[in-house]
Amino acid sequence: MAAHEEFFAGIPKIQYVPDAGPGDVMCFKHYNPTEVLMGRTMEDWLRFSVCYWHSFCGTGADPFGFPTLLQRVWNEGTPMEAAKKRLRAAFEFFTKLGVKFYTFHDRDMSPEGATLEESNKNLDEITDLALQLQTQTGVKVLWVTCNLFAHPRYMNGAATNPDCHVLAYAGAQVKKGLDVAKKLGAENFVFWGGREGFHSILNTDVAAELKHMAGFFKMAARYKEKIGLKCQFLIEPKPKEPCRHQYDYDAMSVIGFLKHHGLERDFKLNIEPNHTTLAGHSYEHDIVVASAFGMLGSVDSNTGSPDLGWDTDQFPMDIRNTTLVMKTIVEQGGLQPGGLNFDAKVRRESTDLEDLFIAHIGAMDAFARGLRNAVHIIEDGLITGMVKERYSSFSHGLGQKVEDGSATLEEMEAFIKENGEPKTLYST
Ligand code: XLS
Ligand code: NI
Ligand code: NI
Repeated sequence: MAAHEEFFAGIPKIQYVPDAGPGDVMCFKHYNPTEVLMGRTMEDWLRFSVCYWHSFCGTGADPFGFPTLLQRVWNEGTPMEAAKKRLRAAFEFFTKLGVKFYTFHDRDMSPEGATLEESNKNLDEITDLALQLQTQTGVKVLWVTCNLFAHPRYMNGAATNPDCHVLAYAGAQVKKGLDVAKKLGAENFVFWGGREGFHSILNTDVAAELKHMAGFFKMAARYKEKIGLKCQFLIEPKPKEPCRHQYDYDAMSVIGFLKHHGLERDFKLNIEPNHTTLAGHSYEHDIVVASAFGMLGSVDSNTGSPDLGWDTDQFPMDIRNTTLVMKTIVEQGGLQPGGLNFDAKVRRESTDLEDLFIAHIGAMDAFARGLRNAVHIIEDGLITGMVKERYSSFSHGLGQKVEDGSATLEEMEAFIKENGEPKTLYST
């Protein structure tokens, strides 16, 4: 990239400096990519990814205030010129930060045109450059997604829109998105049902909408098969915002939906903890639930402020949270082909370019600490041993029959007549 303008001038490649002082924020104090833990490097366990929309397209606007971040140097020129500058800036950032993956929506990487053909042409031109930059740097696409929620045509939903014409537009957009995923070698493809939900049950046919959504996913799975696209499909649950009720409420409702429609082999879940907490669960809840069903595919590693109650997409810095997330990830053998994607944005007050680095570094260090803690917990075996002991009654006799599904209610009755009350109630 030497021939091109430098966007983050004066910022060198971020290094691991474990003994750096507390005021030194432009280095990793915990994330040591090549360090091996439980047979795998930190880099491989964590598979960090930078998201394009917040970090390079975010304006700082909120429902109460105008943009604060428009001064970014890559926002200059026509929309297509800016798109190219932004992409070069992004790859400089990924490389200096030392992150091997990125994620993007079709419409944040390249501008929407007046027609589908024009939008596709823009996307072709910009993804040609993306491919070139990927080859130069070795940075890869963790996942692509289609923005099926921002354009006014999607105000009543995309796959669940009451008008099939809108559903068709979404389908055409996803077809192109899958072609782009193939072109760029994306490892996953995400569906976040931004406006798939409802505000009032009085004008909504829930059964029809859910059926249309399942049909839409089946079309996508068939097209993926047809073009020989190898990536993993992921659905990202979210309980509310923007719709009052979103269909993909949380991990368990999405798993139920997928199983009901026979889609569970085609999809896994992309869990975003800020969505999990909006659903009223604890931070790690949906990561644990998805993993328990073998459905945890990737993580949008961010956090919210539970007292605020919005999807504020903050960078995750809480070591308790990262420890519990990493414990689940290590126990399931890793996240690959998924990763930890920072679907997170700097605050609108954080207008310095440097803040983009500081935010990512802080979150990467928080996950590195979480990984070390998780490995410690797993290796010393104390908690695993306690849990095993807690369920030990299922390892023999009647418990074993319950476990393998061969027990009957008659056997339960005979067992109680012989053994009386469970001992735990009375033992001291
Ligand atoms: C919004 C979602 C979105 C998805 C991708 O709340 O988190 O950013 O990750 O469309
Ligand atoms: Ni997300
Ligand atoms: Ni979100």
